[in-house]
Amino acid sequence: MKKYESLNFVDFDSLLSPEQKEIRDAVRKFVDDEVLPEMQKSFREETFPKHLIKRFAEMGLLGSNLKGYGCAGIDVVSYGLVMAEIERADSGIRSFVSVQGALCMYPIYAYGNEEQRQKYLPGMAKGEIIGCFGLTEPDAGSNPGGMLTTATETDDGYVLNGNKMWITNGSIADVAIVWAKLNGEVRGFLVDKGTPGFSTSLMKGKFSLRASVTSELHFENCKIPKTNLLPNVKGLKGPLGCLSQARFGIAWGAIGAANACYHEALNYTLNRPMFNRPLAGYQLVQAKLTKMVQEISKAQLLCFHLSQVKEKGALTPAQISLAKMNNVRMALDVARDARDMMGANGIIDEYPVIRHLLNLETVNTYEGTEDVHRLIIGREVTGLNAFN
Ligand code: TGC
Ligand code: FAD
Repeated sequence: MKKYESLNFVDFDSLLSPEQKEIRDAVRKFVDDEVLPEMQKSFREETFPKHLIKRFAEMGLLGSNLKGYGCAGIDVVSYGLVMAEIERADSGIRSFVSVQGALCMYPIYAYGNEEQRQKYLPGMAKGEIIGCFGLTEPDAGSNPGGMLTTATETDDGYVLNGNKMWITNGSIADVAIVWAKLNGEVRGFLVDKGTPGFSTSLMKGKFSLRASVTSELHFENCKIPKTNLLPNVKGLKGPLGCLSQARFGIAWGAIGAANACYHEALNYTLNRPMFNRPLAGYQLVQAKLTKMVQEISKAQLLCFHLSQVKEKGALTPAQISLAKMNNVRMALDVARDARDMMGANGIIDEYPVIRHLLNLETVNTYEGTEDVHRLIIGREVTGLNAFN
C-alpha cells in the first residue's frame, strides 16, 4: 500500500508556509504511528482511547489555536491542517479535540474572567482537565433557543435543573460547560464533576462515532457557586460563537476523512484486477476517482481562502456554514463512492472506509445539520428567516 499523502492535485501544498507544512507533517506522523493503529479496536469496542489524551497534549493539540495559558497559539491554516490530519484517523478523535478546544477551552478563554481562565485553561491544555459542552437537549437540537434547562439565582450561587443529551466527552469530563436559561436568557455555567445534583449516563449503541464518548447530562437541583457563571456573554450568541469555532475546524477536518477514503479507493482499485486488468483502468472507476479529486481540491481551496478571511477577523457565521455543509457532504459522498468501489471489502473494518462513512453521518448532523446550514445561508442571501 502506497504511503499516505494528502491530495495535491492543484498544488495546494504550494500555498502553505514551511512552518505550516512542518506542523502538518508532525501531526501526520503522530496519527500514523500512534492514532491509526488504535482505531479498528476502538471503533469495534465502542471505546475512546483515553491513553492518547496525554499524547494529544504533548503534541500541543488541545486548544492549539489559543494564545497563552500553555496553548500552542498556532495560526488558522495550521489549525485547519491539524484538524484534517486528526480526522484522517477518525472523526470521533477529531471530535474529542474539537470539543476540548473549540467548545470548552474557547468559551472559558472568550467569555470567562481571568480567574476562570487560570483555573481551567493550563490544565485543559495539558489534558489533565477534560471538558464537555452541554447545549443539545432531548427536545431542543436544531433549535437550542428552545432549551428547557434552567438556572435559578440564589443568595450564594445558582441552581441548575434539566437534561442535556448527545454530549461528547460527557462521562469522562472533569468540567461541563452548560448552557441554561437564567431569567429566560441563555447563560453559560461551569459545572465541575462530582458537584451534587450533577450526573451523567453513557449513551451506547451508536453505529457512528463509536470511538467517541457520548452521554446525557442530568441536573437535579445542582448548586454551583456564583464564580461558576461565565460573565462575559449573554444570550444564544454565547454557544453559537463556540459553534462557529468548532464548525470551522470540522470543515477542515472533513477534508482529512475524504482524503483517507480517496487514498484507500485509489490504492485498492489500482491493485485489484477484475476482468483482466486493474479496476482503476475502467472508465466508470476513473470517473469516480476524478470526482473525488475535483471535490477534495475545491474543499481545500475553500478552507484555505476562508482561513485567510478568519485570520483578518472578517469570517461570518454564514460563510462557516457554507464550508461545514459543503465539505462534510463532499466527504460523505467520497466515502460512499470509495465504499462502493471496494466491493465487499468496502464494508469490513480492516479498511478505514466504512468507519469514515458511518462517522460522517454524525458529522453531517452535529454542529448544525446540513439543512440547518442551508437555512442559515438562505436567510443570509434572502433576508428571510425560513426556520419557523
Ligand atoms: P439567531 O437569531 O440566528 O441568533 C441569536 C444570536 O446569536 C448570534 N449568532 C451567532 N453568533 C456567533 N456565531 C454564530 N454562528 C452565530 N449565529 C447567530 C446572532 O447574531 C444573534 O445575536 P444577538 O446579539 O442578535 O442576540 O438564533 P436562532 O434562534 O434563530 O437560531 C439560529 C440557528 C437555528 C441557526 C441556530 O440555533 C443553530 O445554529 N442551530 C443548530 C444547533 C447546533 O448546531 N447545535 C450544535 C450542538 S454542539 C455539537 O453538536 C457538538 S458536536 C461535537 C463536535 O464538535 O465534535
Ligand atoms: P433535530 O433538530 O430534531 O432535526 C431532525 C431533522 O429535522 C434534521 O434533518 C434537521 O435538518 C431537520 N430540521 C430541523 N429544523 C428544521 C427546520 N426548521 N426546517 C427544516 N428541517 C429542519 N450536542 C451538544 O450540545 N454537545 C455535544 O457535544 C454534542 N455531541 C454530539 C455527538 C454525537 C455523536 C451526535 C450524534 C450529536 C451530538 N450533539 C451534541 C447533538 C447535535 O448537535 C444534534 O444532534 C444536532 O444539532 C441536531 O439536533 P437533533 O438531533 O435534535 O435533530
